Amino acid sequence: MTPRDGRPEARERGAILIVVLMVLIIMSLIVMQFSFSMTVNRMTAINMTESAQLRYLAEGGLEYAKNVLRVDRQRNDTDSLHDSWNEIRPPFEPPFKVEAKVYDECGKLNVNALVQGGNVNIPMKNTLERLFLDLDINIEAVHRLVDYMDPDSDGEFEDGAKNAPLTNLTELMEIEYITPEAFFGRGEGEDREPGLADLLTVHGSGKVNINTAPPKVVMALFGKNESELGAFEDYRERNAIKSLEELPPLGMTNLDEVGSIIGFSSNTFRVVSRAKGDRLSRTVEAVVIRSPRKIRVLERRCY
Ligand SMILES: [Ca+2]
Ligand SMILES: [Ca+2]
Repeated sequence: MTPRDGRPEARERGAILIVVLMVLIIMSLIVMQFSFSMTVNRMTAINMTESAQLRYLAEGGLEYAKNVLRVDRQRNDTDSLHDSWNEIRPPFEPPFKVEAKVYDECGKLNVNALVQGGNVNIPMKNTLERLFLDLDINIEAVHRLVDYMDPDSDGEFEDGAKNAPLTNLTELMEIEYITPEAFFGRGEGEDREPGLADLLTVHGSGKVNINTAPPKVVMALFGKNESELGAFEDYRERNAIKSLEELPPLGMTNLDEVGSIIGFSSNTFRVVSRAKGDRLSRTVEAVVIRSPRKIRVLERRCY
């Protein structure tokens, strides 16, 4: 190392250059990190604002559906897919997009009606047995269900029994033979086979609204197969059924057995209201009970 060849200065300059470069790199990284976290914060704020907006829009769709149901109750005493509640369009102008759909819970079989006043409701028991047979569920599950719900502890299947009505339909999966597949249905798309979640409910009066009952429920009530529903489905497509007398000419004859659990109007509905934004969507789903004077929200969830 001699001062003549200038190497020490060169080395010093080199070292300084490296230090400067490192400082620059560190500063760039800090700036990038800061800019990234600012972007994330901004996007989070935008998402939160949009999410809150969409939530309120979805709530608006629910309120609109409740009002349609209220007006329908004043217009007629029956409920069918011909009613105004079956096809609703919440009046939100673009860019807001809200879709709402009303489903009749009373078209399903109310599983809680299986035990009434501590006694087995025979028409409901027979109907459930036919339904379980159709869905390939061991019909012993119906007997297990009776013991699970009836208030006494005297039955054959009382182990772990609730001895009270079901509050949530998913409790059915506590019963032996009711598998997740039997509960949620099999397959997807057009080939999907409905499960108990589509056909049973824990809500409603205990009477099945024959106007809105899914085909599998109609088949179970009357002991028919799918090919025997033609005349009934044709009639139901054109008319709201208002009395039991209309059923025998359509081939639905065992009214002595199940007439007591058949109805023509509904008091419990499920409303699904969905608001869509550019990137997000929010859905409000509610079960509402309609009485002559008011509509009460029984349960509600938002997702
Ligand atoms: Ca109606
Ligand atoms: Ca019991």
